[in-house]
Amino acid sequence: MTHTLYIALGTNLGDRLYNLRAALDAFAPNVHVVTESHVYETDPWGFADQPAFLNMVVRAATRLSPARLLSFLKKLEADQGRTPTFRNGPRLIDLDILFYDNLQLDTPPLTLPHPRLHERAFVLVPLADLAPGLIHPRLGLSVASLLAGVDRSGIRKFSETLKISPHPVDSRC
Ligand code: PH2
Ligand code: MG
Ligand code: MG
Repeated sequence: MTHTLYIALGTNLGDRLYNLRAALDAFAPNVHVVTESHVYETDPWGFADQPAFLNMVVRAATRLSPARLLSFLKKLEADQGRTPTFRNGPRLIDLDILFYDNLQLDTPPLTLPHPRLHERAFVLVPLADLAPGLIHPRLGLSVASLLAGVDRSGIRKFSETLKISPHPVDSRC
């Protein structure tokens, strides 16, 4: 059974474009990227005194369960060199699951959809590139209407695409 996912990527330390590219390249064979948003440079949210982020969102397919997907992404973050900081603090790479099919999940390690996605222009702007009509299963509102409710002034397009190598379809996903 293949599941449809939306994953948000964020980085504000080191070579930020490289960090995005390296994370997506490490997804195979567990997560197959289908479509990528543009890349945005975004003012830091939650804790202001840190470098600007690059953010993007991908639509992807996986056969992993939510719990295994979370462990996989946490391991990728660690393998890429992310070290613990503080809440909303600087990070080399952050990989957050936004949606997993229409699933609503409330477990200590994982809440789905991502519990703060509707407050964050740095997530909603790239998500709206891919899925403006997607309905948030808990809120019953489209991504476009959620985006209309947030301040997007700190979000600037950084590049049209990540220009990474094309993702070959992997039959294991
Ligand atoms: N991530 C955070 C906290 N603040 N701000 C921006 N602009 N982009 C992020 O990805 C981000 C943030 C916690 O994960
Ligand atoms: Mg995050
Ligand atoms: Mg995270």
